Amino acid sequence: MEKSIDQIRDEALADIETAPDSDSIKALSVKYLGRKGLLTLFLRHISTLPQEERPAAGKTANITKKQLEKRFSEAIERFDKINYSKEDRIDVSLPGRTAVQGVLHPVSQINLQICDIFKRLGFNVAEGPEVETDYYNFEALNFPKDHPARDMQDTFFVSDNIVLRTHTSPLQIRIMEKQAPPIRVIAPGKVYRCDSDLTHTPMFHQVEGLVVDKNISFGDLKGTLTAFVHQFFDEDISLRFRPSFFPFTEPSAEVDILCVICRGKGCRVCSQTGWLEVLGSGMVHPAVFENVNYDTTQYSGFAFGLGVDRMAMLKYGIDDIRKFFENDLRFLRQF
Ligand code: 2NM
Repeated sequence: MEKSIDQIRDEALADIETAPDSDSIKALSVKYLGRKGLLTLFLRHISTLPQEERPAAGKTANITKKQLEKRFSEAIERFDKINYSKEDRIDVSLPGRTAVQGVLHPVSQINLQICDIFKRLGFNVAEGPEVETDYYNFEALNFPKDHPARDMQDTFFVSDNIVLRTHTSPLQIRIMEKQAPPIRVIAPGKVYRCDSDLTHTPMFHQVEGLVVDKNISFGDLKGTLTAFVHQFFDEDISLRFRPSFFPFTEPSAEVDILCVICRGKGCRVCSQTGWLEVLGSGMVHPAVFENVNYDTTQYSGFAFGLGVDRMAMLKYGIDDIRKFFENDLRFLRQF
């Protein structure tokens, strides 16, 4: 036996220090403590020593064996811990995962734009119930009992007396019942009509406005709506006020803008007329004021209504309103 027990031990300890991983520690453990390991061979070699040297040599060898066994298992444990935390460790050099950020639905974006413009013009914003009584949806708004808008085909009836609101004007009535003039308010929200094609969905969005004060004239209506349209389309686009009819306004006017697609030449979008209808409006009918006990000799007012979804279609050049409600992300992500 050419090596002493001390030499074997020192070499083993040095090997453990420089081992790069737990597999090489395990290999070293075989090299020293395995069946043909250096220390094992040394232990066997003790029986060949002279009788008087055997006890001391045996004792030293056993102590060394225990010491090395302890060092090996400690070293393996240390590497296992490192390997474990390596799996948990974050590789900061990897490219990051992009956080998917949602955006508001295009109709919501347009709704906010419309409300913002009217807020800057001095309007308050009010919201109210989508399920209404016949009184607030029709009666108080001067709809005669036989008006076609009351027919089943236009209105979703919940019961004889309860409907899904067909416009947001019932809220204007509720506001006038509670509040004396002056009033400047808009009512955005969902409305429901039994209708479905390229330009109509059974649910759509409206913004209706109401102004009541002393000396409110048709000139105020024209000025307010012109300011709104110019701000919304971001240019001084041509407008026209065309006589129309609503039960709750007299006189009534439809507001058209020069077609944003063909600039008046006539195209598919404007049905060859060169104009696009964007708003309904009028001076509030005295019968409506009487229903909310406003003094018609002192006060006058104007009101208007517009379809938010339709405004979104015009602004973005979309020809099928149903695209807004199909929840196809390839469509919605464009806005
Ligand atoms: C429109 C067109 C014209 C309207 C009328 C009222 C109320 F409550 F004052 F009578 N609110 N909104 C109105 C007037 C709505 O939508 C096309």
